Amino acid sequence: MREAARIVHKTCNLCEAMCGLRIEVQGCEIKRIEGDPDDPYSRGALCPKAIALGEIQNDPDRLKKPLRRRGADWEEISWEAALEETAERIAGIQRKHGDDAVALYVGNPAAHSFGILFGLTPFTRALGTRSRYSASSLDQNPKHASSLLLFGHWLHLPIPDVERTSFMLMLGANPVVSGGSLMSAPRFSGTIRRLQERGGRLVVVDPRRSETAKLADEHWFIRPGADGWLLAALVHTVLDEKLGRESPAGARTDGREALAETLAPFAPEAVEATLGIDAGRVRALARAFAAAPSAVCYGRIGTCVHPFGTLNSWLVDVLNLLTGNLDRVGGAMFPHPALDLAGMISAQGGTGELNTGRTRVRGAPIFNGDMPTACLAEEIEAPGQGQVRGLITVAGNPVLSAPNGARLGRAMQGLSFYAAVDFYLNETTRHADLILPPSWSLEHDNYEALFHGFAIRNTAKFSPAALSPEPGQLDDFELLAELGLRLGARKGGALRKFALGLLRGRVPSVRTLLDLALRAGPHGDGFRPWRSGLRLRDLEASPSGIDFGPLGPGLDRILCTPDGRIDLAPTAMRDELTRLANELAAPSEQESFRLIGRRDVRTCNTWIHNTRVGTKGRERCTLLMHPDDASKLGLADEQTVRISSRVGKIEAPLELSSDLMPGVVSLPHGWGHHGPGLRMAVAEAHPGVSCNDLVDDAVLEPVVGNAVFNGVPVRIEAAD
Ligand SMILES: Nc1nc2c(c(=O)[nH]1)N[C@H]1C(S)=C(S)[C@@H](COP(=O)(O)OP(=O)(O)OC[C@H]3O[C@@H](n4cnc5c(=O)[nH]c(N)nc54)[C@H](O)[C@@H]3O)O[C@H]1N2
Ligand SMILES: Nc1nc2c(c(=O)[nH]1)N[C@H]1C(S)=C(S)[C@@H](COP(=O)(O)OP(=O)(O)OC[C@H]3O[C@@H](n4cnc5c(=O)[nH]c(N)nc54)[C@H](O)[C@@H]3O)O[C@H]1N2
Ligand code: SF4
Ligand SMILES: [Mo]
Repeated sequence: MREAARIVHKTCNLCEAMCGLRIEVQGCEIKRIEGDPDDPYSRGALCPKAIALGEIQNDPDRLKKPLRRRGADWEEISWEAALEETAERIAGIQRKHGDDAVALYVGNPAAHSFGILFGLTPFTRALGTRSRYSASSLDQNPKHASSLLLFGHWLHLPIPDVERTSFMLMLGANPVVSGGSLMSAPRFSGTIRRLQERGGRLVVVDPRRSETAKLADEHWFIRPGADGWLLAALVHTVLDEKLGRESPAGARTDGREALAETLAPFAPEAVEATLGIDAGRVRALARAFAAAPSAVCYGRIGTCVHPFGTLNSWLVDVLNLLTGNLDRVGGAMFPHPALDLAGMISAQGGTGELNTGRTRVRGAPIFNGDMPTACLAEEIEAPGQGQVRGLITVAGNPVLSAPNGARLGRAMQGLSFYAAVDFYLNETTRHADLILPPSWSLEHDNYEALFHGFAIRNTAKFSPAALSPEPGQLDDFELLAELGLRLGARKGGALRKFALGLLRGRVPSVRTLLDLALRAGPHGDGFRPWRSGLRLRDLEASPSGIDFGPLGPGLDRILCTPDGRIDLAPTAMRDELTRLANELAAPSEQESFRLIGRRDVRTCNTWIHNTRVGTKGRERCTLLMHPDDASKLGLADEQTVRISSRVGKIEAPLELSSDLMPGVVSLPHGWGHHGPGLRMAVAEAHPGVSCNDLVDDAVLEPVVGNAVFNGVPVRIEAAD
């Protein structure tokens, strides 16, 4: 008899929007995936990528058993053999060359996986390396640094209260396509419509008239990299014209005079020529922002992956603070998640540290123990004490996602050992000696432990497994924990070896850990069973999720600077303002085109191109250029062009678009699925090229060592 169909409620883990899904399953087959109208967070929203969840589940290229390299080929091996061999090879390198000789790279999907987030702690402890890299230094470390400087904790980010604001100023973000980032925002087009219906305004600042800019009340073009001048001029105007508004958060600040002094060179009139925006418009924007009943400024990728990424992110927060919009309804507020990840990190003594050292080869800054991923290739290549000889990647594809990815791929070939925790044989994992494929998200329990902390509303939802994994297959948590146990046993004495041996095959489940974390959280029973309080079983009884209501003031709860005050003039930011002012005096020549990225609603960084969802329809990996620029160069629509930078050359078809600012060209990242040894048939049929083969790994943001992806100088010419 055929099994009856059942509905499983899950949260889509592909982007930060946290769309609630209703997945109809029959036996081991997915019948349908649709938005869950009862989900209190997403209320039925979803995008085309949700369907890709099912395609990935059924993808014949998705790996299910560990693979060991045999020459140019691979052989399937048992889980036991794979775990033992990985632990042995890593421990061997560390015994000979020290713990730091093995590097760890953790990619973006890790942030969406409870199993990886919680599995990494015991694993990294066993690994004991300081060579820790992640996608955060390709992405949001500037935002974390701003929170650390202002509020004393890297993980407490102020999140725009978009459903109640009356004025939103957005720089370098495209949430209509991206789902929002560090502002989980399902179906943002509806959010914009509601803002406008209540008489509010959205102003978008972007070198491209993006999908979000098209729905905005105003769109301002800006030269890539010029946001610092605009933001500094806005804050300058607020101070200069005394537009600020007193607020409880403002009452906790020190250093206003010092800030005003450092901002002296940034009057709108003084930056006008460099910024290319009329000073009167900038002043009017500052006044409108400050006068609005509530307002929020928000900057994302376009302002982060940038030579002044930390300064930009900090100025965004300072603008909100000085206009009385921090920690206030309709401004930027601190979520109060049911699983208090930031609190758990604080309890382990980790509120964050700006400068935890310098990298070996280049002396680049290390933010909070996270090495700049743009430095990984040179750390593998350069001989000497501390050279990286072994590598583990977890849920990442840095050959396509990091600056000068081609160089990283070449460097990886020189490693003594590389193990990948991943279920695709892709541009990065093809260089591995061993691939350990965890179960796929539909096959294990999950909880968005991180993104509820960046949410625009306080909700909680459990995402149970919809299907069973392959017999014997481990989930990410089990995999990392088992690997950690084996590694720890090899590196410790006899007693440790014995103790860790007892735990093998007995690691707790995601459910057990989640229940503990919820009970310890702000709504939990605090492990006093006689008290009522949130437990996993409560989430299971509300499969669409539990609503704790809109964001509320929370600065008192989260502020953890040593003196309980907010410093508006930290040395690191004053130094950056001085550096920005010096650039004003000597603006860089701009003869070449400036390359920026873009995201498409059907893609997700580098990795869902092995689906029909990710590749359907028109070609997406095209170089956008303004028609006037093309005619100056004598180039035509759809023509193949060569794009060259200091580090590389690629070819792509041209797509003319007046949505782009003249002098700026745009290419999406995440493509380039070609070369030997891939196992992704659909992606290889739609390979595209990797824009990161053009991005210069020598250029870094100097405060946190973040990668700089936007504003890359490039030459464009017709291909031969
Ligand atoms: N030029 C340019 N480059 C960029 C950006 C840009 O805007 N422009 N954006 C940057 C940003 S914001 C980011 S976050 C990075 C992303 O950089 P990465 O994190 O390195 O890249 P992803 O494509 O997210 O990596 C996904 C990998 O994780 C695997 N994976 C997926 N789900 C799971 C899972 O549940 N478990 C495990 N173990 N593996 C899984 C996939 O198979 C794939 O190999 O890229 C950055 N690169
Ligand atoms: N569909 C889809 N959704 C995604 C992803 C995806 O790959 N595809 N990736 C996910 C990830 S990992 C992240 S981090 C988020 C990112 O989320 P967002 O930041 O919202 O997404 P981006 O499309 O990178 O938006 C950056 C915008 O900045 C603009 N920009 C570029 N340079 C500059 C500049 O110098 N100044 C200004 N003001 N603007 C500039 C670009 O034109 C672009 O419109 O998206 C997530 N969601
Ligand atoms: S916007 Fe799309 S990819 Fe993002 S969570 Fe929702 S369904 Fe998933
Ligand atoms: Mo990202």
